[in-house]
Amino acid sequence: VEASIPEPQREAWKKFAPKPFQTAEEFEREAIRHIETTLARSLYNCDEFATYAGTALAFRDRLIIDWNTTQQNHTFKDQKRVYYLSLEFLMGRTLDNAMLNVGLKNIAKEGLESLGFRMEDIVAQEHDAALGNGGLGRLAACFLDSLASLNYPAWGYGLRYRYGIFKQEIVDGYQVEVPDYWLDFNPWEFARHDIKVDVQFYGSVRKYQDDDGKSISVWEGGEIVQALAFDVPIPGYQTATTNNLRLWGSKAASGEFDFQKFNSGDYESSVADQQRAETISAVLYPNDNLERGKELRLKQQYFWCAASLYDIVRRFKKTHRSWTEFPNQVAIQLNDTHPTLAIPELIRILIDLEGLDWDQAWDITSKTFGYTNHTVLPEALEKWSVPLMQHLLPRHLQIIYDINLQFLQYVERTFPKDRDMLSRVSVIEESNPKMVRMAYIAVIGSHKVNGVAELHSDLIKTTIFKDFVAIFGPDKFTNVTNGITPRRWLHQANPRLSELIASKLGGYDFLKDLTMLHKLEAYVDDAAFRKEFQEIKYANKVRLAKLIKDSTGVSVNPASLFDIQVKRIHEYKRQQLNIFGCIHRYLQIKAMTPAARKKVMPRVHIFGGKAAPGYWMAKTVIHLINQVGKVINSDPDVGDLMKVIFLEDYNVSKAELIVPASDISEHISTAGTEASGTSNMKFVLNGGLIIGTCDGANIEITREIGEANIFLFGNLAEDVEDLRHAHLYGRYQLDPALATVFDAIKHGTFGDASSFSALVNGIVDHGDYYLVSDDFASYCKTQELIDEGYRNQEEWVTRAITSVARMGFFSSDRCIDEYAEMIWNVEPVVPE
Ligand code: GPU
Repeated sequence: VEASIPEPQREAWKKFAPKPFQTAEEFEREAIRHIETTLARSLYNCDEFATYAGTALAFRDRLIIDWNTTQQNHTFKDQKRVYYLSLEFLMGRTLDNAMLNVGLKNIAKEGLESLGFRMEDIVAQEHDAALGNGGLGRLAACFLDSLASLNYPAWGYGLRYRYGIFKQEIVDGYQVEVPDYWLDFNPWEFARHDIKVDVQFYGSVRKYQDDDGKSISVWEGGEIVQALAFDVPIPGYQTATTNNLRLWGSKAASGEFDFQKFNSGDYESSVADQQRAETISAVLYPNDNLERGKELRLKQQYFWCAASLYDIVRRFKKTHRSWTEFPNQVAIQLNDTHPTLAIPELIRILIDLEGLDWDQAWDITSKTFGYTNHTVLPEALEKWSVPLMQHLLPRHLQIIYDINLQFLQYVERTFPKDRDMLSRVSVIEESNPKMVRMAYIAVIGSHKVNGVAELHSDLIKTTIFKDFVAIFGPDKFTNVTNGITPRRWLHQANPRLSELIASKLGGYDFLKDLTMLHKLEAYVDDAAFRKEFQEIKYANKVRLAKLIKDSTGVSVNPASLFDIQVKRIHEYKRQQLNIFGCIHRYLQIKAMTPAARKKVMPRVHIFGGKAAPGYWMAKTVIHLINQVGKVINSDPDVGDLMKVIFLEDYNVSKAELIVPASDISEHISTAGTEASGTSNMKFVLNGGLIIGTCDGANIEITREIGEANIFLFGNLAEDVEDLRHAHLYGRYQLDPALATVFDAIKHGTFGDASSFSALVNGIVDHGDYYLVSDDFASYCKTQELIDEGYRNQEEWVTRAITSVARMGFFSSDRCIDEYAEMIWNVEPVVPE
């Protein structure tokens, strides 16, 4: 490795190399220096925000020192690296996590106190980095934490959206979207003004033969947009390894600013070019599990893939290896199909720019990529129209046709008798217009394809990728069950529980090896431990009750059973089942005598989650929840027996408050629709039980913690198809209790009935695609079992503690080790 500073001049470097702070006093000095000089504030106008900013900058300096060392070390060791390509990284807040990971939170707390501030208030100043929609984006963030914590040489690549996921406000019971301008002050990124990549769009392809008769393709014309790198340091837990998340921002290429126009007085249109280029990275598409074929989205995808691959290839070329070594040095993981264009892009680089032939390029490419599928929902499977691709990426479309040709020829040779097979597996759907099936390119161009929970990985093999299993053999397909980082989702979100566990396990090693939790089972009958465990849960409920009071004005009693469903609003996730269940319970309470009411187990039903702005049915569900809450929360017959709360703007930092406060959380998707779910894992790890369907990771959670410790209900995935048929052919009866719920809605009990007619009719008249009616009775019955179960607090606590003790499998560390071994073939690098 060549250093840019020659040996004689390195003395100064050695002498003046910045030293990370170690003590509270040194931390204070750094924070004050930043407040005074970086932020130009003084002790006369230093509020909580300025103190947050000073603290963050002091920690950023620390992270950067470790980041520099790590990157040098990784370059020097020159091992295979992994690149995680994801359009979403739902990071949440950074400061608290950074302090915990570098092990200096207590020092900072002490320092802040001596400056006159409380840690909680300072941490709460930070804006969430919300560059994601839901589970897929949060999984990427957990993976970055595990990759660094396990010392893997890994980079994340994503887009630096100017606007992350919108802020949700509830106005008169309706969702209103407000832009999330999160970059006002973001101390965690470094603009790399020296790292720029020109990305081409549109234009045309010219083909010619070179002197040896070899056919050459040149992509010319069109427009250039520049990608600028912004680097975010990712510290591992208790290790010096600090990896890099590189986010690309778009701007007009330097030549694009039209000085002709500018000089001739047409300033506005010259600036318009600039703005048009910046539009590419302006906004995160707010759809979860849904694809909508917008040109700008395809531009985002290519912009990000092209910049990332240029960067990866440039780094590889610095090592002067032969191209055949590329897959030994580089593993690229595709987080869903969003980065699939990276496959034809790598082929284009290898053939058009580096002069390799097709077979070499294909061999290298398919050994480099792995593809993770996150859904079987048909509306989420990406397809792009051929005319759009022809227009925007003419060379890539040719390469995609070439991939398809080679692939179909192989299929034809292998299955000569199966003519239908060819049209079924073709990358091009013969519709009008023709469509490019991105998931098929991802499968064909990768060496491994994985699902995210066992059931899901089985389902992709028998449904969407069935033919590909026949073509490539079953070994290409595998499972890596999702996980969560215990650092953020236990230690940071629930410090008291983490401390209690540490007191029994002899320290915090379980945060690096979560399977150590099993030792907690020895304390399940320990009276003092049980009491402390219960007190922590209660304190977390008090903390959530305060959030509820502050944000909705409703007082809830922390002694009630807290029942929580927080996740994106989607028909398949069935928040409608939950709210219909609430109405059912309400009607029952209303019909009771005062004596009977005394026996009701008081519950707080808490909902949270965003609906995609264009997803009308999801917005209707939010409206219904709010209307039901309005009626129930002010009904004197009900009082504290029941409250229905919709918490607005559910995000990562709110999840950190909400998750530790549940008694029961709901994971009630129609069987076979939720690929995995990850909040189910977070809730159980924090001592809450779950009500759930036999879907996604619920099944594996059950296997780990035991059937006695989970409330499962509902039809199984294998029965879904038949049930749907029964609806369509009228061979079914609406559940009678659900019919009563619908009557109440139709009578206007919760406001204008017509607002909810589509929701009701979808079930009554239009096939009940998500089988709400089929699962309603078993759902309500199971809720009764939960009431009974909760009454017996002793047994409940036993179940909760036992479950926590058995959650070791669901660490994202286990998950990353599985990817590293089965898919990436990468090894950790010992930090310097
Ligand atoms: N997921 Br596809 C998303 O959050 N967004 C998406 O667009 C797609 C999938 C989720 C799955 O719904 C969830 O079940 C899974 O746990 C998560 O990805 C991570 O794999």
